[in-house]
Amino acid sequence: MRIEKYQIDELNNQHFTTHKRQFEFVAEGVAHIDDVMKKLQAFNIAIPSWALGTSGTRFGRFSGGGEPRSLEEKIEDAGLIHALNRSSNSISLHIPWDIPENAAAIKTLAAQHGLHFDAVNSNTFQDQPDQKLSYKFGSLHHVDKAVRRQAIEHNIEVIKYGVQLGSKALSVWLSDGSNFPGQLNFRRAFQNTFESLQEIYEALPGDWKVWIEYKPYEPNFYSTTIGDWGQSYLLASKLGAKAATLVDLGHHLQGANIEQIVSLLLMEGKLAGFHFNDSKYGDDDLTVGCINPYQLFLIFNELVEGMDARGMNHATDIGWMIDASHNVKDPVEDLLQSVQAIKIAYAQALLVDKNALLSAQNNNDVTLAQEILQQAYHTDVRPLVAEASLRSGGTLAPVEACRKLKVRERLIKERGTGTVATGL
Ligand code: RM4
Ligand code: MN
Ligand code: MN
Repeated sequence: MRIEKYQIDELNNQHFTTHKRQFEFVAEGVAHIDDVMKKLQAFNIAIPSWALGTSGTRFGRFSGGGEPRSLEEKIEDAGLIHALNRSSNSISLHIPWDIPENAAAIKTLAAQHGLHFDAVNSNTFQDQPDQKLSYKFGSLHHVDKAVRRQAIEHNIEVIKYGVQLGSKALSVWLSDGSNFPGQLNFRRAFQNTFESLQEIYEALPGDWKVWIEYKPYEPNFYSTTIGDWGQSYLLASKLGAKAATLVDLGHHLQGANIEQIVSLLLMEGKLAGFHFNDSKYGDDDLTVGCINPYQLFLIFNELVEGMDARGMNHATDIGWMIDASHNVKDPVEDLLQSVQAIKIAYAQALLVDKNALLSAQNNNDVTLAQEILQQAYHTDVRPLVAEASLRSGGTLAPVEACRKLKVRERLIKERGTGTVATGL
């Protein structure tokens, strides 16, 4: 299905008077409103292809119906999201879940929806039916050189797919680790991973990057070979300028100060990008901002301050992406909510009075520093985000529009209620 511009205009008209009043009220209090609006309009967040279907847990999966049955349909769904919010202009593929058999046709289709291709993701955490050797005991860190070779070749193949699609980065997440003490020699596992990554690094085209994701546990429950940002950073530093660390918000132990991690990675030029989601307990992959929106704001506050300090382009110098999983919600609606939450946190961070904060910090005025942050955080910036969407041709209220346009009903009609394997 396609959403037409006139449908968006009709929906926006219903809200226009109220919206205008609300926007003008908030905008009046923001001295640099034009700059904020420009930045909000330029800000896009990539959609992961694997989040467009209903996911499950190891206890079961409950299909929501109308799920995409092919890569083409995943692109169609990402296109719907982008048509509604004009803030999701790229899609990230996971190979081999989404093999682009005919890359030129896939690229054209994506372009018709206003989409391009974000990072490509490799998968050496599952065995594929036609695979010679098993990843049961890991991939790039494996004790057997032949398994490492197979995993290296897979990553190089993923780069080749990405080149055809116009991607510019390979995103690597390894489930490699150990389940029990004594199972693994940590040093050897790390060294094997490094050497394997070196070969992948050598295969990167000149303008490509490799993003190294970390995660403390799951599926392994004793150790993970790239378990935290330090281990990822160490690998990225040893590899060279094309390698950097990817931060998935759900990949931290409880209480971790993610904003501080982000700040230092950014300072070192080693922050590749994000997998946004929210978490209550572990890698829960919940809708962004549904549990801890204040943390999200604090992360964006560090990002804005750190990017400005390095003269970076907010929209393009960092990889912004969602990595979520939907067990009970409609994936399209959930992704719309996530994009909104990210844009809200970004807008709030843009409102922080940087100079006042700096002087409060220099004066050790702790109370005032907190006041300044919370002044921005408690500002209702939703009218600014809505206005940015409106100015870019999107809807003022994406989730409501999705329902009024009966997106899910229409997708079910076209695709049926059947269960579709998403890969996860
Ligand atoms: C992992 C990690 C990766 C994602 C897989 C599906 O936990 O977040 O980014 O590709 O899940
Ligand atoms: Mn992730
Ligand atoms: Mn994850």
